[in-house]
Amino acid sequence: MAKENGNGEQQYGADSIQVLKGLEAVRKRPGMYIGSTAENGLHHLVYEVVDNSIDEALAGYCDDIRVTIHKDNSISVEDNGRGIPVEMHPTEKLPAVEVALTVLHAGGKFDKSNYKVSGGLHGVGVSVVNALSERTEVIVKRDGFKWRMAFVRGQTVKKLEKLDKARDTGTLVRFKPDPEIFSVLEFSWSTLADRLRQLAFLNKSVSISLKDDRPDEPKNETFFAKGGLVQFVEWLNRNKKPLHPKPIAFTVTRDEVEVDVAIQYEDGYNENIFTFVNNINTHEGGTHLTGFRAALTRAINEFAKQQGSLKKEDFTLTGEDIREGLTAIIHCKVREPQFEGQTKTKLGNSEVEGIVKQVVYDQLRTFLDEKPAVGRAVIEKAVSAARAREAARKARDLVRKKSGLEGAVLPGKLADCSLDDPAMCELYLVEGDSAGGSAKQGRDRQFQAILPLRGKILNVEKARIDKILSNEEIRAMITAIGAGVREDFTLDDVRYHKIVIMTDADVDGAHIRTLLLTFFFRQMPELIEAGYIYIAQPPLFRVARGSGKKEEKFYAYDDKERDEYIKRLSNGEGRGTVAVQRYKGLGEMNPGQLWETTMDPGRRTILRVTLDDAVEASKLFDELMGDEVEPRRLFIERNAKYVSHLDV
Ligand code: 0RA
Repeated sequence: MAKENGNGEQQYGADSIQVLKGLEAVRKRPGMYIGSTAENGLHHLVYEVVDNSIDEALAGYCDDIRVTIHKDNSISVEDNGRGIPVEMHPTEKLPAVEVALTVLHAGGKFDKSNYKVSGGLHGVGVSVVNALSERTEVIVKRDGFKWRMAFVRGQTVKKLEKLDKARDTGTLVRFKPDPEIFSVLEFSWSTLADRLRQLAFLNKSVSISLKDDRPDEPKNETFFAKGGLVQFVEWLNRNKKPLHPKPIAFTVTRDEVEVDVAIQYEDGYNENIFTFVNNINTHEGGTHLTGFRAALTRAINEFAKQQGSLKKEDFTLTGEDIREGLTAIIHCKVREPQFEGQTKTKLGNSEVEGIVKQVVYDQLRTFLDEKPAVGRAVIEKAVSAARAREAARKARDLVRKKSGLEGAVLPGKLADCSLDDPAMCELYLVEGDSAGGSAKQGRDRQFQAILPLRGKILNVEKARIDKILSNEEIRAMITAIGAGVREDFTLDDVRYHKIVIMTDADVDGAHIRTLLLTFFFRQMPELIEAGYIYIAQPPLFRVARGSGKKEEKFYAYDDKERDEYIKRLSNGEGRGTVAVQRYKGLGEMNPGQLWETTMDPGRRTILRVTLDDAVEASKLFDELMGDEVEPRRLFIERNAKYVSHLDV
């Protein structure tokens, strides 16, 4: 490695040049290794290190992993595994631990016998984390001693040293992400907690804890699930009413693929299937999901036929009917997974489809034979979903945009704009008739349309599609947007390329905003993907001094800004006292004020909603469903959070 000569210059040997090339490649194109250098990439560093500990747990040597967010935003990951080997590596002529931390793709080199089923999305190894960190420290307990070494931006700065005696074994990796690489350096508790909780459910009997040392009062949570996926499904359904008390669950290995599944129906109307391969969340699905769906549809339809349940009905149950209210986790372990798709989270291995299909079908048939009452409850629900599907088709015809000269009949409450190029047009969805009135007067009618929404719109997470489509506020939105809904939705028909949600800056406003986001997420996700949905940012305060022509005024969007303006005006020359008005709702602003603060493209701030925000909104919903007070408090807390994550 790098040695210093007398002049303070560094000298490199042949092997260290190899290492430097690897480091350089990672630092030059970090995105290739960790996806991005923003929030996701930053958190990926943690997952990468934790995955190594999970591998050690899967090999049967580790059952405790502790993650700490330190005050300086460095992270440490400590486990009680065997410890990274410290002996000389036979070919690299460096301690094995140094090879693991500095040589690209050195991850699984030592121990080929236990195949690696973990590994992050990119599965790139700790050397990448090291290369992208300002500083890394590794402490190993192994062979009766404690060992330590340190690195700066991936390069060894402290060679392996032997410290005190140690009886137990384990590894601690502490790293501080490099500000030269990352645009965001602050770790998010909830992002890390969500992933670690997930890992604990996926790897039963491994205890994973997360500690946050940044606040004055440190936060600490331990995730541990002896019941594995069963507990995962129960947790997902914690605020719902299950149709059967115990999840259906099985783990079967067939042709070297392990298939681990847990299923529980609840009385809602959505489908929530989460799939994983080797601990990786396969967001885009793939062959395991396809196999699972086919098996479920076949098993339930055959059982229904056998029970004579469909005699009176002249339709068959579709997959969609059968998945209404379904919560399921599918976790497959595959030796050589192929990941495809835009985000490389879609399983491509074709052999897995047949394996999962056979396993799930066999297991479900056995289960249904043993517990026919559960089967009958599922069929009853699927049959009513099928009836609703029929009713929804009829309702959808009513809101479907008519083609050609006929045109769609626009809702009466809509104040449309005069331009008709969708790329230029904006639709404001405004909470309440009074704010709607101000918005209509204050807008630029050339390109801004206003649709006032009365009160709370329907909770779409709690209603079935036919009911959703018969709700007046929702129909008004669908016809105004003009592009249909769900499978009939056509992005090219959208009448406005900016759809701006404008609600009061209070809890009710946040609630309505969440409802609307959930609606778009469930019924028109393409709108969010296209980046057409925005959130308006009305000011919270008006700070003014003087009156009439001499009045000096500022609008403030938070407490800090308000205080700054108060200070500025108090120190100024003007006469009179500083007046602070707090806007409790949009309705308190006159049309002119609404225009200059919230609607004028030259002065307003609007936040573009991302798909992640919408997923977050729909999660918030689940939390609100229960009768408890805690979810409501959490809602307020998290709502404040997710809005700050939006892109301007
Ligand atoms: C290679 C071989 C062995 C353990 C590990 C790597 C290992 C790596 C990490 C990374 C974080 N925690 C870890 N724990 C273990 C096994 C060597 C042996 O046979 O004892």
